[in-house]
Order: sequence, then C-alpha cells, then structure tokens
Amino acid sequence: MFSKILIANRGEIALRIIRACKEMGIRTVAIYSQADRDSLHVRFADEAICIGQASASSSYLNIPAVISAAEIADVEAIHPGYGFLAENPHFAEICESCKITFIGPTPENIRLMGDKMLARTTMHKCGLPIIEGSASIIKNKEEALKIANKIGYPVIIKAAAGGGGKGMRICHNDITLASSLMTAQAEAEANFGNPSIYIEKYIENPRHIEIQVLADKYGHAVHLFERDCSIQRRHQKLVEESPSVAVDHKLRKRLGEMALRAVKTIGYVSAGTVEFLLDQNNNFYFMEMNTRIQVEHPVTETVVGIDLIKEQIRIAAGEKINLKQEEIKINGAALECRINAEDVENDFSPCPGKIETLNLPGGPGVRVDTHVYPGYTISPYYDSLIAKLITHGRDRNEAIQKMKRALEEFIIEPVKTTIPFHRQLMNNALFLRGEISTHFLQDMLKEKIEAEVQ
Ligand code: MV4
Repeated sequence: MFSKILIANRGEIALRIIRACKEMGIRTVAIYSQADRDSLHVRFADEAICIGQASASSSYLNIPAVISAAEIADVEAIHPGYGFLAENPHFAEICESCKITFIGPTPENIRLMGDKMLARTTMHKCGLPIIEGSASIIKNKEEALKIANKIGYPVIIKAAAGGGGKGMRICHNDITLASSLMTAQAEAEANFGNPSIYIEKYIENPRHIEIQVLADKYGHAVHLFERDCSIQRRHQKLVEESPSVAVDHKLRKRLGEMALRAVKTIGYVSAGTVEFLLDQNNNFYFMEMNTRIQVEHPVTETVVGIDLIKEQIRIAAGEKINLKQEEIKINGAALECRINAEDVENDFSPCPGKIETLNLPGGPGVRVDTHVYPGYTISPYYDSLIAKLITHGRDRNEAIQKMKRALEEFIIEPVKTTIPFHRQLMNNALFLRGEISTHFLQDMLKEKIEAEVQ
C-alpha cells in the first residue's frame, strides 16, 4: 500500500479523497491555487503546496506544476478526482514515466474511451447493443445523407472527441442535416481539436442509466448496479438515484453483464462507469464509458456499502478486489441532490460570493459531501458545485422524504443555490412517480415559465 498520495484536485472531491486516505493510514499532499488558500482540502491534508494562480489552466490543469509538486513531496501516487486531469491520457502517461502511480485506469483505457466512435465500434464488436448509425467517421455530406435516410430521421450528430453532450446536434430532415454537418464539424474542431463526427438515430425521451464498475489488475471485475441520472439540465446532472425505478431485476442483470463485458474486452482497470441510454420500450444502448470516479459515486456507495475511493486506491496499489459479485446487494434506495451556487431564476447562472450563514442537515440517512463552511468565499474560477446532499432510505419514498426534510434544514445565505429548485422537485408529481427522462427538467422548467405568464 502507498504511504503518501497527492490529490490533484480541489473542492469536495479533494476532501473526500483525503478522508479515504486518512482512514487507510495514507499521508496526503494537497495542491492548491492562490484562490484556494483558505480551502479545507489545504487544511486537512498533511502537506499542501501552492501550484499557481487562480485559473485552472495555471494550477489544477498545469501538468508540469502538478508533477513538480508530486516530485517535491515525494509521493508514490496521484489521485486525480474528477474533471481537470482525470481523463487526460497524456497526464496518466507522464505519471507512469515519472514512476508515480496514477490512481485510475491505464492511458490506453482512457484514450480508447475518449474516442467516442472507437468506443462505439469496440463495444459493438464485443456484443453490446449500440444505437443504429454510422460505422465510421462521416467523410462527406453525401455519406451523411445516405446514412440518415437509411436509419430515418430524427438523427443526432456527435463529435468523436466529444462526450457528455458537448457538440451534439439533432436533425429532422435532409436540409437541417446538410447545414448542421458543417457547423458541427467546425464546433468539434474548435472545442476538441478534432473535426471528426458521426451520426446516430436520435432516441427521444431516453433515460440515462449508468453502471458502476470496479476492475483490478488481475482481470477480476464486479459491477455495483445502476444509477439513474436522467434529471439533467444542459448535460449537467442535478439529481441521481439508485436503484432506477425503470430497471427491474432482469434488466439489471443484463446491464451488469454488459458493463462487465465492456470492462473485460478492453482490459479496464480501476473504478469506471458504463453509460447506457434506455429508450421508452426499455431497450438499452451503450453510450460511452467514463474512465474516472464520478461526482455521483456516493449514491452507489450508499446502497451497496462499498467505499469506492478506497477500492480505487487499493486497485492502484496492486491489490486484488476482495468482492464477490453475488455478495454485492442493493440495500434500500439513495438519492443525491447537487447543490450548486447558481441562480435558478436566472437560467442557473453561477453565483459566486461569501457564505455568511451555513447550516448543514444531518440525522439518520443523511450524508453531505462539501468543502464549504461559514465565511467561505465561493470562487468564480471553478465549477459551481458546493455540496452534494445524499439520503438513504429503505425505499425510494423514504429517501425522498429524508431529502425533503434535509433540504428544509439546509441553509446557505446569502449565496443563491439550487436548494429551492430541489425542494420544488421533491414535490413534483412526475418525479415522485419516477416518471423521468432526460427531457423531464426542460419540461418542468418550461411549465414553470408558462405558469408565471398566465
Ligand atoms: C443521445 C440521445 C439521443 N439519441 N444519443 C447526451 C450526453 C451523451 N452521453 C449522450 N447524450 C445523448 N445522446 C442518441 N442517439 C440523447 C442524449 C441526451 C442525453 C443523454 C443522457 C442524459 C441527458 C441527455 C440530455 C439530452 C440528450
């Protein structure tokens, strides 16, 4: 096992990783930007090194600065958290060449899954269902029109180097397809440095179901069931839950088997997530694989009782996974609400500023992962996520009741947050019935606007 780890991240996830390390007897090194001097990850780590100015590009994304800190502190491993350098194959390679263990998958795993078209064909070859669409990158307009007419409209254009919803375009006919093609390519080139695009049949009102996996260096892998992440706004998840009301025992088994097949096919190592779209007829399709620990990992930790960060660290240290698939069980239901410093009334625009009053909820079945405290100033430089509120009940209804109660106790002033939105959501009839899809939020917010107009 490692004796010292550097955490190449900030905010709640840096704290989360420090907590796991402390419980494992591993010393921790925090890195921080000048904007984060007063952060709790700096305070709770055994050592802390300032690596640059506030902007992410000069600090948390600055590979030479991160590696220098790791060399100076003489750590054996780096945990990248999520975001920043977590899915940068180049960074994982540099760690390797410096004899520092990257706590995550191999650079090859990251690179393969980072290419969405390659991921799609690789998964198709090993028998995972994929959405009907192009077999390779689109070469020209004629080819695009031919494929679209073969599969039928609506279709969706995706960037091969994209993912997470960035650079997607929905087209309903030949005319919009022809014009969207050029702009999608230009956008992909500008955003990802790669103009490659491909086409899929567009699935309307799908659910976003993802399977958590763990795989060790010896080819042993387990899945930890699903999370339903359908409640999103502009590809930002706001609520996640496990289990999904749309997944029955049989479907759960199939999804788990498919996720493990994906993992075994590519020789995946570490914690990861295989994303699927579930259509209205309960057909599922492979979407992409996230080669990192995810924001919503506590939902799974809560229902299965497994510490995913500790597992990641053990796997990276070369330990075998000490879990048997048949012994992993879903206990009750868990729900996570993302508390962002955003103004819901103003198109969810970020609202940085100083927290004067803070009351965190507590009591049975309530977990809060946060780095904020009274007097903390939320920086405009980073993500607006300031807390994750997770509740655990015997069933979905109890988890919702606990969430309602915890949201009432949660006070953050004067900063605007998504708390009022979540309070409203917990009373939404469709949400309460579990009738959610990736369009749910758009519809709910639209209804609200229409209600105001009347
Ligand atoms: C789709 C789709 C419909 N049909 N692909 C968005 C994120 C990326 N992982 C894939 N995404 C989608 N791909 C086809 N062929 C709809 C979405 C999508 C979506 C997916 C999951 C969660 C929220 C979403 C919101 C809008 C669109």
